[in-house]
Amino acid sequence: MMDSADKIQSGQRIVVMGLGVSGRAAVKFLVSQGAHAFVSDSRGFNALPLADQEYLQKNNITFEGGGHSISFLAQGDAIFISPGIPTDLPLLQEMREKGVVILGELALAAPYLSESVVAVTGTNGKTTVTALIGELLASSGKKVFVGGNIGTPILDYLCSSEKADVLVLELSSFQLESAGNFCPHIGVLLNITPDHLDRHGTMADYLAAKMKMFSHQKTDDKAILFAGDSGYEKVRESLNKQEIYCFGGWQSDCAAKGRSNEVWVDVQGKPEKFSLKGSRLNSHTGLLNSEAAILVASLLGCEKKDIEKGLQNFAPASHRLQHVRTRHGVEFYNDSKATNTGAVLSALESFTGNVILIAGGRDKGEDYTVLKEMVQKKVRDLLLIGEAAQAIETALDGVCQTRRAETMETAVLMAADIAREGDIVLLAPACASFDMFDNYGQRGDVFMQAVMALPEVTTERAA
Ligand code: UMA
Repeated sequence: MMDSADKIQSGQRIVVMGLGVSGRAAVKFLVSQGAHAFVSDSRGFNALPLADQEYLQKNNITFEGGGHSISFLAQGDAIFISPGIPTDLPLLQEMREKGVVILGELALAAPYLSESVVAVTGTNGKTTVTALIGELLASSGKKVFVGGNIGTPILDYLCSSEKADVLVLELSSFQLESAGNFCPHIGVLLNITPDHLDRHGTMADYLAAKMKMFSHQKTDDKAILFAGDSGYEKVRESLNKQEIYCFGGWQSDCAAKGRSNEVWVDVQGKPEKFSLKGSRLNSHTGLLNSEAAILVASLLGCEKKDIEKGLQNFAPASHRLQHVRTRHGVEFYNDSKATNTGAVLSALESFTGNVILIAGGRDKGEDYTVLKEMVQKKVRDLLLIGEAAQAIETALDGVCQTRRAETMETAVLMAADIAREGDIVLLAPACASFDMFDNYGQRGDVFMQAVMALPEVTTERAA
């Protein structure tokens, strides 16, 4: 019987559930290892992208479309699940009872990893910190693969001829739930605030999934924790094997600290000061993200001058507190990636006040009352869109002027209309986008297009 710690043996039969980005990479990896792959997807064959249809046919891969059945899954010695598939599906339970091992992408990759591995998880900031670590390491002359939830699966790296010194992986709670024996040399836990509760059910289960990043670490592995997180002490107490470093606090044992434009990092008695002046990390979250990333780079032996070069070169990905336009003294920001309340709190933290906030979308089971105090302090006008509009309005209980908009374009027009010089118009939805858009990226693009389409001079001002 196959174990999750084993490498794939030639001829082994593995069923891949879900043929998205991860499933596609898994099938190619399994075929490269001589395994016999089967694919099961909720879509029918004709709904698959043409390239996938051709690949399956060319490689004689048996396909089950329109859902997953026990009889199909039972053909496998093991089952690979894509991260979007809940691990507690009854048919997966049944397969486990039959002794079939369920592998996620990390579990499948783990026995093949000989490089240094840095893993980054947390509710918010994962993508930025992962990309920033990649930039700092590359600036220091290291060959780096940056992947995981950020976009490129680790299995694609394993299939390629590329050979990196360090793998920097953004990991979601979905990926960590089925991580098997995966063990990063450095694991970074940024923060834990409510998110994905529609999948995990409770905060305890969500945290438990994230903590799997640390469960196989040994004494010389490192855990990096955010000292400002409300669960920090508890998380720290639960770790007892690995070396622990913290950032984002002023405790004497914090290895990375920051204030305004500067970060201090002290690793093994070698204190260094880093400047963020002139970089695009110049915000409340930029400072925290930099602390975590510089800490990792320092632990991997990078030099100060190379790290500072990387900080200056770093360009954050789109839709993360992205400045879009200044119009009549009003600043427009796109934070479409703020898909949970924690991210909205963090975005609002970056401004002193006078914010016109555009929020709403598909509810993920969050308690919006946690926003109340910050919204009261910083937000003058709230424009609500999407399915969760009523839930947000009820939770915030009239702490600021609240209006509804049917579309993003209308919300932007309304915001432009009520904004005065010095105001901030911020899209930070606190929700998923799927009720109105394909994904958060499209939501952010629509917002930015609407902002850019606002005329330079309004008719009233022109008159
Ligand atoms: N499917 C089934 N059965 C199901 C559900 C889905 O067959 O019950 C099929 C769908 O038809 C589709 C495939 O599964 O063919 C989609 O698989 P998936 O949802 O696991 O997504 P992938 O395309 O494999 O992309 C995943 C991540 N998606 C999710 O975790 C939902 C991507 O993160 C990630 O970039 C990619 O792997 C590479 O690692 C996206 C994401 O939204 C950006 N992540 C969440 C987040 O950041 O909050 C966690």
